[in-house]
Amino acid sequence: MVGLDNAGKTTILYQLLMNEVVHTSPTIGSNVEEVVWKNLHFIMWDLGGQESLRSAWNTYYTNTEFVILVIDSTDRERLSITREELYKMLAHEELSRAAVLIYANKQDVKGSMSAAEISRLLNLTSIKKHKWQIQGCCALTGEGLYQGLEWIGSTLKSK
Ligand SMILES: Nc1nc2c(ncn2[C@@H]2O[C@H](COP(=O)(O)OP(=O)(O)O)[C@@H](O)[C@H]2O)c(=O)[nH]1
Ligand SMILES: [Mg+2]
Repeated sequence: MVGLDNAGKTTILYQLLMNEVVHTSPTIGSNVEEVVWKNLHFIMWDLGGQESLRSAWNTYYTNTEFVILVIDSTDRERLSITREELYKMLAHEELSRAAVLIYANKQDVKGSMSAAEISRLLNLTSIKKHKWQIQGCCALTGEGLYQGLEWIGSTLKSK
């Protein structure tokens, strides 16, 4: 799970997994969080900044089936940074078979960008080599989060 700092990654994970999570110590820096739930390993990191850590992220790309990109839908200013990082990530050989779920988070905030608007600004329809889905959500209430996971489930079945 990736996204700029403040996007809502930690909130989403805790909303989804409640108290059943086991934390393991991050190996590469304080902007990385690793959470284990049942047989699922979630690695979360903040995109942007800390360029020096980028090379270490590649180790996590191997065997990654899904990337969840979390976007703060109120943050119009930094959406272009997210776009850049998204396309850089998709260009990685190790992620060539990965599918991408994008959470347009903070839909509860008045004036936030809609999922459709974010989709347009990120030019998602240009992505042909990866399965992708964008889902509006609110991490505080959990609204929309499970629809996103259902998409992941249905994508797994069709593999
Ligand atoms: N209004 C609103 N605030 C949110 C939502 N999701 C997260 N936040 C807030 O955004 C801030 C950053 O969230 P956090 O999960 O720490 O982001 P992270 O840096 O991506 O892990 C916190 O103050 C959260 O309470 C949401 O859906 N709506
Ligand atoms: Mg966090």
